[in-house]
Amino acid sequence: MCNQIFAGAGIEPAPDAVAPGYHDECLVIDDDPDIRRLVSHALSRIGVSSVGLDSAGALEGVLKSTHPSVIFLDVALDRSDAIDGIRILERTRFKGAVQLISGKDPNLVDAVRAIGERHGLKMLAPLQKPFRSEQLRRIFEGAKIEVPNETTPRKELGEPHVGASNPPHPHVDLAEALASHWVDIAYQPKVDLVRNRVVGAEGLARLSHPTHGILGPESFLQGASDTALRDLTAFAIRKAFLDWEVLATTGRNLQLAVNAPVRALLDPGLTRLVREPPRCEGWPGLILEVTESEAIEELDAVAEAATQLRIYDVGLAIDDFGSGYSSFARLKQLPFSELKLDQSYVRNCATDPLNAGICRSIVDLARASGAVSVAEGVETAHDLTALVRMCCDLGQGYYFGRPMTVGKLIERVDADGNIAPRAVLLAAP
Ligand code: G
Ligand code: MN
Repeated sequence: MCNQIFAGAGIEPAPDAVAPGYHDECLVIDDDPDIRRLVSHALSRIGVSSVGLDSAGALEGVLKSTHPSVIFLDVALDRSDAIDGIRILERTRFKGAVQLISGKDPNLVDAVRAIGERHGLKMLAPLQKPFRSEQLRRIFEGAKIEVPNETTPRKELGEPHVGASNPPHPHVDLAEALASHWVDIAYQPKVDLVRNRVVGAEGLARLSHPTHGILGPESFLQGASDTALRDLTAFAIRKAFLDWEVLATTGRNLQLAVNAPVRALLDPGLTRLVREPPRCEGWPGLILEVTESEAIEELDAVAEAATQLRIYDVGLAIDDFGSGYSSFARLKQLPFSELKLDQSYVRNCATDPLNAGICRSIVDLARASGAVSVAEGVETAHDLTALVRMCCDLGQGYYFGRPMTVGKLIERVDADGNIAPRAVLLAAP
């Protein structure tokens, strides 16, 4: 099948085509045959088959008969470019992921990625040439795309399932999900960047759907009723209380955080709920995370609720900070205890001067407000080093660990807060 489809000019089968049944897994579009061969070969070593194309022009025809889950797309092609490719992918309603590969200026590549996102495509973090084959495996892991010929499909709680045959975010009714007990909470470690220790974890709602697999909040928050959102928040808080006790009895006293939509935060039932925290000794209190953009909409009410919650050792974190473009003069009214740097600024803060400047300002702002700064979406050692240099307090992201079950958290974090298997190695500031 592979050879039939790709017998046309400019199209070639990958070397070492693998495992029958997975021929449509990836496309590699690069005008440099060596790069095509390198990528295809590296993919075949992790069990993913691929085919190469030398220009974006051939894409439209190829997509009629094949449905790749990932397209590796060079930014500058000989007779075409990635923007041509992006337009074709939008036209053909491509549902997989696009991995830009380029040796060009990273700012330009980021701009191309942003264009892809504007065209509704799932754009992965660009890969700079030259790259190592190990990075390719991480792309599959990082993009939460299943490597197709693994014998047992991985269905871990923290990993929303996005595959070629699945729409990216199927919509599920939250009330139904709660009633059917499909909702669970996965925890992502938060690491003290000075002490190199896991000190907390953010609870993230995940839904195990019988047909769609593991889904993230994109699939169930939008359109959810106020009641369902309140029920979800209450569920997450109750679960955090129980899970904290489990963690504490194994010697891991982590401060847990729960996301709260403002509508749930303002519900009097929530205050009643947090008046009943675990009674065990050492309870560090809970963090409720509210996004900046929601908090700014109802500033007075949120400030009042946050003050009341403080009485019960519940602190407020302003989530995705920097993405709401609010004036800090207004946010100042909020009694927050954490500022969480939006992932879009943390990503590439080691190399992008604008991102670095924004991160630095937020870290300073947190310090001046007596709050803890938390960088979200830390994915690389480079960005981590930059954040340490800025004196950011805590970090969270795939570099340290993905959202995981409480059992996995206990497995991966020891009683001293060391995280395995990856040692948290920081370059000296
Ligand atoms: O906005 P909030 O902090 O609630 O959402 C965090 C989301 O970001 C979660 O869905 C989580 O899975 C995701 N996430 C966590 N760490 C990383 C990371 O390092 N990179 C990316 N791209 N996403 C992350
Ligand atoms: Mn959050």
